[in-house]
Amino acid sequence: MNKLDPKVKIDIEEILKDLEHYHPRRKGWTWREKPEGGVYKVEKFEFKNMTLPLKNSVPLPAAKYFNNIDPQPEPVITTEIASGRFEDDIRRMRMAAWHGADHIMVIRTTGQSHIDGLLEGTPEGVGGVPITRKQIRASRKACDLIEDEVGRKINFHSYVSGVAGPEVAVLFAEEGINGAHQDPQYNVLYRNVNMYRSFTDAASAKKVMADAGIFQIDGAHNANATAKEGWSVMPELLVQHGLNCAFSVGVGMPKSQIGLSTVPPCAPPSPKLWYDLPYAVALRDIFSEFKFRAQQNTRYIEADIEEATRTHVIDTMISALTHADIQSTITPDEGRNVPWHYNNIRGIETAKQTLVALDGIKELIKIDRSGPLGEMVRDIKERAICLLEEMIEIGGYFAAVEKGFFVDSARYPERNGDGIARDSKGGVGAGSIVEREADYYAPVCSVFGHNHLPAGTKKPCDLIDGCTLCKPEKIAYIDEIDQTDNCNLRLEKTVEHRKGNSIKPEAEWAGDGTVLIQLFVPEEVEIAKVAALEMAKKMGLNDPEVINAQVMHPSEGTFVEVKGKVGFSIDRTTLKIPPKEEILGEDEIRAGVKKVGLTVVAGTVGEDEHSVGLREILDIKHGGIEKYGVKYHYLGTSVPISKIVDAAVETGADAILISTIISHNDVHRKNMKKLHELCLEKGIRDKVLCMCGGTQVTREIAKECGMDDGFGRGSKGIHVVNSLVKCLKAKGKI
Ligand code: Z98
Repeated sequence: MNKLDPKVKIDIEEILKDLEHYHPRRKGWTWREKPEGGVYKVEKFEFKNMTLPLKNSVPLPAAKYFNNIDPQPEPVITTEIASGRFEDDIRRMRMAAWHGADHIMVIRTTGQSHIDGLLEGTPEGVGGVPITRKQIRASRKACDLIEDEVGRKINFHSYVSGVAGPEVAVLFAEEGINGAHQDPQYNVLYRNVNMYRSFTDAASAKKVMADAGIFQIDGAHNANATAKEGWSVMPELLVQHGLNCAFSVGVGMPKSQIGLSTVPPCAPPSPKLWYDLPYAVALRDIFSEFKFRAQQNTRYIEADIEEATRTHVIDTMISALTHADIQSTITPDEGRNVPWHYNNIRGIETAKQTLVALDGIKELIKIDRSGPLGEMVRDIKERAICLLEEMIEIGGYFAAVEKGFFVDSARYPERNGDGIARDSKGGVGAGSIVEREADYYAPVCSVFGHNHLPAGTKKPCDLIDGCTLCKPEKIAYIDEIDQTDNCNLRLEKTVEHRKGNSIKPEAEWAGDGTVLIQLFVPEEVEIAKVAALEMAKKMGLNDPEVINAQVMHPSEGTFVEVKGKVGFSIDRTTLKIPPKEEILGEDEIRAGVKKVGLTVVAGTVGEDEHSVGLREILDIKHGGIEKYGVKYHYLGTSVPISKIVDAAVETGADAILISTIISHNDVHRKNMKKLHELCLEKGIRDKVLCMCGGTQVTREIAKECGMDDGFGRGSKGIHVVNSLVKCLKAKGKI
């Protein structure tokens, strides 16, 4: 397989074929490309901060009103994917890329940093995915195909952490991973890796990353998510960013390859902007030469998708105001702990929609530093500098960590004494650093530090006829080790859902059968949750679980979301797919209406007092036919058929639209037949179109009764005017 067909599902088995010989076609990070001259012009619009469009994409929902344009904002958009099965993640990556993600990050279900070596094969969920060579290689190969399909490069991202960090970095460099988190402070603070070991490893890992062009994101945001009061640790965050930046530059990483993981520290109901804006501005001031990866603060994400989205929009506005280079997207899955693929897409759409809407915001709105903002920015910077000075005074970074300076939830210089303190002699890998001999040399590329190569050596790996970074064919590729837990076995189980005729709903994995039901239960929350579970069981859901419950009123009721699994699947061959009605373009419809000066008479016929449905079809307000230029004479309700036909004759109408809701004794059929026959009798049937709408009406029934067309439940003005224009075209009148 060397090309994807948008109409065909990606073939995972095909991707896995000949993986042994697959090598990345490029290495390093890619930014989005700006159009020539910087301005992106499309249809009637001019965008200031957009990049080149995609070849294939799914535009925002409202795009249909704008000729389906799909502008792509300047920042790279990230989505985090990890279901524990890379073979399913690949399908999700393709959906994400079509919606505008070009940074696919693997969020891990188990910390890789707890694993002290490299893994092989494709064990499910171990260390999250992908962390093994096979998983990475298959995913990168899929990304290559997907990026050709959408017409934009995709950055594939994972993490370089734990005591196997340097080995992981080499693996990533060999396999063409484009971005990675790497921050020695993360290992020290959150994974209790010995502090000397962590920084020693980081030097090696960063050198490999630098040479392979792997974009680096730091881990400062984790302090924000861990501290009791995330918004209090802002000065410390600046210090953490600074340490990783300085250390990385010292190792030889170019500044353009270094990204800060910035996270707005607050969330509503706090007065968010008063914390998050000064923080973002202070960061931008100090780290002007570095890139920013902005992410929503996962700390505050609850299980409600709307809530997560609202905060995400505000965060993205802050990103736009302070020029984040990468916008991460977040879903309420953080709160629910269920990584569902359609929620990835929703997160991406939130970022895209917000950034497109805010295009050029900095030309319209200026950040005012003259007022309280300037003061707050200065305050954060001063506190950060004082913290650095205190660290130097007490003996440096390692001494500061031993004293618990970091992740203390008080606002520096105050201290709560709840910081994370680590023993410099303890932690994972303590005492494992071996000093290099004076004549140490390593015959491989990308080695940090002294490498005493024999005189005259041009490239270190010339001594061994090439290393794996220069000669990928030297990489020892191991396929599967575990015969009971591997992707081949998993793929066999889901083949009927992926390639056969069995259709099953899914949220995470092919054939998982997972569905989400939403209910309003008119009970207080605790009762509502239990009742909702019982309801789900009665609906036939297996393993129901409440994943969100929101009080609407303490006693009036609760909104509950329950996930569960269905046991059935649907046979595709048994489905009868109705032919899709082709709706003409709005311009074509308007032109047709104008050409004949389309006029209709309309009314609810018989003894029927229903009026709302027909009025909605007619009136401009809700997209009725008036919107397209049609003139109408509305005769009201309980109109005799004879009266409506007379009105059509008098006004010279092109069409008669009747509505008939009441259907006992088949009165709706009788009315339609009567209309047709009376028009025949009066000799106008060939001049006037007759159409009927109503809850029990279908196109087939209407046609049986002599009508030109019929409209049932859910019909809108556009459907009626579309049919009118089509019929007039068929009669040669347009
Ligand atoms: C993010 N959603 O940052 P293990 N190194 C750093 C990290 O921040 C992380 C890891 C490693 C978040 C994801 N970040 C959380 C600097 C994690 C992960 O192996 O899982 O411990 O490493 O985008």
